Amino acid sequence: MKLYYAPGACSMTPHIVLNELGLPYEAVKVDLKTKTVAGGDSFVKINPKGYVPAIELDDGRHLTEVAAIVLYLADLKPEAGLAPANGTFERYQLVEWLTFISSEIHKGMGTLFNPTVSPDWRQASIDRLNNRFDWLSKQLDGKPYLMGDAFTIADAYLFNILSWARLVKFDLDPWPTLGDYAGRIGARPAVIETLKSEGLLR
Ligand SMILES: N[C@@H](CCC(=O)N[C@@H](CS)C(=O)NCC(=O)O)C(=O)O
Repeated sequence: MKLYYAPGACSMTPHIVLNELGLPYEAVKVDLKTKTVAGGDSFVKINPKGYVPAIELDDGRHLTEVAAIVLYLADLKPEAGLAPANGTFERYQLVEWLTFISSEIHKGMGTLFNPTVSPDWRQASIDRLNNRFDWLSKQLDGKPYLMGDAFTIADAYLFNILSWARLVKFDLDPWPTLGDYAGRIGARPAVIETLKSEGLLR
């Protein structure tokens, strides 16, 4: 399997999940400006949407979108427990988390990287994120992970997006629960391995 990624981008989520699962893969770095992969081939041929992450299966098929990819990966090794079993209520709760992170947190934080957004738009994004983080930090009160005691693919995703806060000068200090949570996930060996392999940690 190949993982198409850009250092520090949301492709870090499947990267963490692959390392958590201990699955064999080849990480292929994408230049998001030129939409090429190492060696100069077009990345748009892999993902016509032009963004990471994407995975390529050994039979040549591709899968894109963070949530779809990490569900697929977790199901390759269900015994690792990174996703509750299909058909259980907990499975839908996991999908609820993935969807919330994708649409409410990921895209909000992503907006703050865009230098062309107007100050009003930026402020509206920050206000919305503040609101979401108020709610989110309450959900994490007294539990180590989003789903309770077990680390899941949703935690890999939320950690990834929270790791952008410093880069976009979004202050997480008002939510110490979120800071503690990010520290807890960041200390996992598979996360450290991922950060190192993306060149984000020595
Ligand atoms: N809906 C997509 C969003 C992916 C996304 O936003 N990727 C960003 C990096 S975090 C990207 O590659 N942006 C480059 C671009 O859109 O040109 C998903 O969930 O995978």
